[in-house]
Amino acid sequence: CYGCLFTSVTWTLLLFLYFTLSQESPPFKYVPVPGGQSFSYQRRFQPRFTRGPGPPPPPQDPPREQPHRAPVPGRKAAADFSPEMGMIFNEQDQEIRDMGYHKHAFNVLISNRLGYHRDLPDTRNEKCKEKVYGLVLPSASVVICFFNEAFSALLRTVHSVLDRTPAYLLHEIILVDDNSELADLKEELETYIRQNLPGKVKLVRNEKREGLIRGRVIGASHATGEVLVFLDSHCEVNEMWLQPLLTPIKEDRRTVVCPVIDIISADTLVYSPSPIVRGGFNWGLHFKWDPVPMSELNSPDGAIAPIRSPTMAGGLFAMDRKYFNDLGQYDNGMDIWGGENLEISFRIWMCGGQLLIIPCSRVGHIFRKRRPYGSPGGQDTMAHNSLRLAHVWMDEYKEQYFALRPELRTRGYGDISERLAVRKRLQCHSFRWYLDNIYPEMQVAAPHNKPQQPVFVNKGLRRPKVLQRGRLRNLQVNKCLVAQGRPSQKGGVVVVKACDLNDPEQDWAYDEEHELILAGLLCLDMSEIRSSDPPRLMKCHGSGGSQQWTLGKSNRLYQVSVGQCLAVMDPLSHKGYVAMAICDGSQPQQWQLGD
Ligand code: LR7
Ligand code: MN
Repeated sequence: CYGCLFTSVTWTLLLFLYFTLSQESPPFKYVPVPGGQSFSYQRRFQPRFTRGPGPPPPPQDPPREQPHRAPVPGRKAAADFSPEMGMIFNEQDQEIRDMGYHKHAFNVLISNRLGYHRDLPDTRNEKCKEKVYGLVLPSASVVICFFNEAFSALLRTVHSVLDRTPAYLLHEIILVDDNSELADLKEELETYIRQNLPGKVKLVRNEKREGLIRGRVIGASHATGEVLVFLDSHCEVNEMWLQPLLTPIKEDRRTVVCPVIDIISADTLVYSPSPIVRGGFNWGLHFKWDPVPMSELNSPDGAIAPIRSPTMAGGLFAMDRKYFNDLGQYDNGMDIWGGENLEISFRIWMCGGQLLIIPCSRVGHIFRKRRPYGSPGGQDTMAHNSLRLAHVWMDEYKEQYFALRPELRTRGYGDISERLAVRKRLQCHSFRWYLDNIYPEMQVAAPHNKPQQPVFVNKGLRRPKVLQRGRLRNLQVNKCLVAQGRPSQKGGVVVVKACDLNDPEQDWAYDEEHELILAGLLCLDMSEIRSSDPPRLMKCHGSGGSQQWTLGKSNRLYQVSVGQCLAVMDPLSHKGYVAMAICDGSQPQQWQLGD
């Protein structure tokens, strides 16, 4: 029937245009939602020509008043980004950087300077860009739980969603504050939302710390969109991230999907692509990434087809809201952090659903080296939560876990009857079925065998290419940087002393990873926590940050994660001490590499 086809196409187009246009020039009416601890401001859509004298549309990027935070700059282009974005100019910068690492375990100075909007490199496979997604897709409620998140990281997460999601697909963003303690997440956050994000952004405050698992269930209970999308509070969504997630859910509502999680460096905030891998786990019940088996890759779509994944990392996924509820949400006996990702993964597969990674959807996440918070009572919530999931889902295979963690065999784990009832109600498969059908790669050790050796990722013998080598000469004192003791001594400090062209212990290599390696042995390294400590020689770790230096402009030697330059301390002293200092282009900060 051509007529109906025409009518429905026209309607779709009209609706699409209406929603798109009303997003661009929003007439606002603020409607506080009554009841509960949540508040929200809803935007009422009105035809453009009837816009009354009401409040003016909020400015896109209002300047922040706090002196400690840079005014929100315009959007940063991906190409504008430089590793020197963390440069420290004064004590205030230093304080923001150091406190930021302490409280958040990433470089908050750079995060603040980036502001709330920036361009990202489009990390998708070229073939993704040719893919066309239907216009009629379920609407999404994005749920973001946070506890003591850095203000700028949280707001960049929210704005990235608003900036890169078609308005008609974004039903709402629900922020769940898990009883954070930081001052700026209180009044200031509410004011920011009220003034700049009215309409779609709702804030729910937990009266006590619940942890991310109950936090998400609370967020989901406030949601009214068709699909729930969970994100961590330090993410940035990339181009066309949502449509590829919604499409498979629309086709089959028992499909749960994850984007590819790109890497945002904790030290530089640089956004880089992740390889396509899938989720697994080990018998210690830790999540791990696995290569994608060939058998999963040989579809006609090759590199961009959805990939079945035995588990998910946990933080970033989309799921039909009704299905989330039918499937038993989460185990609300799980506290704070850990284990819920394996629990929901097992539950999805064992109870009739499927879990896919969607290579054409990309979302970045700040990967930190440590978790900057604990649980309120200091408990090991990962062990508690893992015990619960082992007892509910793993049948006889929980013995594999206990073989590695014998001390947990007799540990209490609370009441799991409600979870066992979920398993029964949904008539789920056995854990054996899951292993056989979904994760056949998993090795099962005989109960009396030695515990499995952990498998280390073999990075191969490839060393990064050396770009420059020779002595590292300070131009002020005309001396060279060397180890104070032996160049092989880990943790040893460096000093300047008389240059000797024939001394192999004065030989520095500067490679494409921006490492400085002395005598082919150790890397010049800065403590990220105590930037007042002098640089030292440490084993090369190959992940940038504390060992990332830039050598270039005006002969300065700039340390990326510290934001300062290497300087000779007291040029007249024969001790030759060096330290990090605010980059000022002065003579004691001038270095030349080469012979
Ligand atoms: O008590 C808390 N209350 C919270 O609201 C503790 C945390 N949170 C919030 C927190 O602010 C953050 O937004 O919950 C979110 C996740 O906490 P993170 O960022 O500390 O967790 P993570 O990224 O270290 O850990 C991963 O595993 C967790 C297991 O419980 C969760 O599933 C996280 O969501 C998950 N993150 C990801 O999957 C992102 C990719 C990481 C990988 C691999
Ligand atoms: Mn996280």
